[in-house]
Amino acid sequence: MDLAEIQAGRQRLARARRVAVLSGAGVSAESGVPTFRGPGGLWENHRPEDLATPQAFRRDPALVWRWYHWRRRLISACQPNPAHLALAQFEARVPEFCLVTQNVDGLHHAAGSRRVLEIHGSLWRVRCLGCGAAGEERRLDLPTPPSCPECGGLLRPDVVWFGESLDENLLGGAWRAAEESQVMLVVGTSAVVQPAASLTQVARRAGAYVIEVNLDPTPNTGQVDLSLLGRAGELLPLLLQP
Ligand code: BV8
Ligand code: ZN
Repeated sequence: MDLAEIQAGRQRLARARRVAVLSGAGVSAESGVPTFRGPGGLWENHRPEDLATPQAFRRDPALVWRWYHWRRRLISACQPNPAHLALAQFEARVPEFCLVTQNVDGLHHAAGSRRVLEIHGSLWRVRCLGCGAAGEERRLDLPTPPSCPECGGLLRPDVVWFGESLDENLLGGAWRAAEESQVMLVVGTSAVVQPAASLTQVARRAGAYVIEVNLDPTPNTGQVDLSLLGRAGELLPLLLQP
């Protein structure tokens, strides 16, 4: 770990009035939430297109829901880790701050983050295929897809699947945050899923200083100003300390 590099990153972040953060599954890894790609990842035994698409849910709602039911129960026992907590404490010190997360686990909110855009939705929310009603659903004893209390329709996880468009307001907010940021911190993402992965280029093109914190190099690593390879739970508290 290069302390001079961490110090450089820390100074940039401490001086910035406008900061955007993009987080991925790597931020929750140390809380015990499996990532998607990589050893032990969620996709290790499944193909994304078999579980995280509207077609998969239409074909076999019970299978797809079972996967979310398993994830909901697993995540309900997970706590925010020092990476989540460092981001929540840092947010309070920055005049213009936006945390764009690809994560659907809700751990940033649990850590106290408030200015969060959950651009891929949340597995703690469900949405009705029939009437579109959406709301929070935290019950952990739902092994089969629940039915809508309004119309009896099938409820699905309120997340963004492959081939589904992201919420325009959320994506617009994330785009603006990246464009307006002086510093962008990209942490714990393999930078393969679009359009989220493009936010790094958006910030860079707009002149932001981009810092990447990740366990492994990513397709973005060559384009960022500072790449710190390591665990988010160890590096973020150092980078974001006052
Ligand atoms: C869209 C569901 C417009 C929620 C997810 C063909 C047809 C249709 C679309 C496409 C297509 N080809 C390409 C696309 C676009 C597609 C896409 O990007 N595909 C990729 C895979 C090629 N995108 C979409 O479909 C998006 N919608 O484009 O709409 C459209 C509409 C119609 C037709 C065309 C286009 C929707 C994207 C959202 C998909 N939903 N999940 C859920 O159940 O979770 S994606 C899934 O990947 C999660 O949401 C996750 O957040 C996201 C990104 O993964 P990461 O967070 O980066 O996690 P990953 O495991 O990959 O990496 C973890 C990293 O952490 C690693 O690098 C590791 O080194 C690091 N790490 C690990 N431990 C630590 C650590 N770092 C630090 N510390 C540690 N301790
Ligand atoms: Zn309904």
